Amino acid sequence: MYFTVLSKDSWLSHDDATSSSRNLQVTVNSKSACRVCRDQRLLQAELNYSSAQINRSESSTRYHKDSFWSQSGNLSPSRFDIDVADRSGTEIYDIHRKLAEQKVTTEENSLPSVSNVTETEKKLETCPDNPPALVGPLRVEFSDPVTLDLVRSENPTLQPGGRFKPTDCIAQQKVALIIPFRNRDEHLKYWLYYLHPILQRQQLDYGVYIINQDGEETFNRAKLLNVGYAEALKEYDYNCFVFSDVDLIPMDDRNIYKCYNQPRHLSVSMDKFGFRLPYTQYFGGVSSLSKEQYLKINGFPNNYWGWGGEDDDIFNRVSSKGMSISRPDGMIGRCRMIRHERDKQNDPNPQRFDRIAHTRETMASDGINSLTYKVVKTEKDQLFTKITVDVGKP
Ligand SMILES: [Mn+2]
Repeated sequence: MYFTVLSKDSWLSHDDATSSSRNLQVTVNSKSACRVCRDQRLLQAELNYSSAQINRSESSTRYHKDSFWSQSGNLSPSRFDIDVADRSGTEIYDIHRKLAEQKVTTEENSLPSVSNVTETEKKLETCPDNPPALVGPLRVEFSDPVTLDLVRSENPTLQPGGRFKPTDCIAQQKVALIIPFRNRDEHLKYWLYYLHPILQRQQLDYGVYIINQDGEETFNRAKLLNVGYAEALKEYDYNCFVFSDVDLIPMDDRNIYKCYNQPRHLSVSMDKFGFRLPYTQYFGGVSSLSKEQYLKINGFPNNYWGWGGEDDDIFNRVSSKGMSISRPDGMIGRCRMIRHERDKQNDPNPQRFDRIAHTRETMASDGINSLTYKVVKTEKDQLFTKITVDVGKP
């Protein structure tokens, strides 16, 4: 049994905070080793509450299956041991109920008990579908001062190039995160700050690839994504590719950055669009495709110069190959975009409507099979692999 609950402060920082959170009291007693999520600083704590308070919070439908609130009806008023994850500015509390003390019947989403996770001698098994360290909703702010050194110090287990794999289980997927980039160091800092801890809690075997367009020519997002796919595969046997804009941060770590049976749209509920899809076919922002799905659509178009259209072209490719778009629900799929001005050399592409209208005819000859580029420079940081690339011009 596993519960997630936010501290009073972080809960209330959400715009749709519920009053029930005010009844939750969490007191931190003493430090102890992390029992479940080893890479985080954890504190032993106690949670006290009354049954009346729990009944009240039960009426909240804000969270779905893994949440404290939706399962709280099962709780009896007593005291539990909980783990408190004190994560850099994001106060989020993982509550692990002691199974021995409780007689609660768990439903389909039961997770490994604490004792299983701490048995280090055990032979490594595949990581579970529901990673035990996930905390649910996250506080995401862009006002905190963040430096790359801070992010490096908070992610000590990363391997050079922004690589990570779980040590206590075998990751289900090998995920390359591809970020098209130019002159957005300020955004990248926040992306790394928020995403690295999330991706580790999601138990992914992952690497972060910043694909930096060299020069001052018009930006070409989709071509940079193709380059990321090709370059990542030269390094490791990735079977899943997550393509993310540098300025988008998920607000819930249950939005797992991996691949699914169908191509996945991950940024389904952006603050920029009032936390909803701007239109049904929207596939921009953050998406994931398995290697197989990516090859089925011949990758992405290489000839969308400037802003817009390339994501719709990708959507057309996916649907013309008989695939559909998979999405998380609108609550788990919430994300924040860092506000910014339009970049130079990334004006709306006037050709985009014409091009989108002809995806079906052009996709066989324009894609990963026609990709040409020149790597200018490769840098390995603890937090990322940055590949500066000449993708040509329109
Ligand atoms: Mn943006």
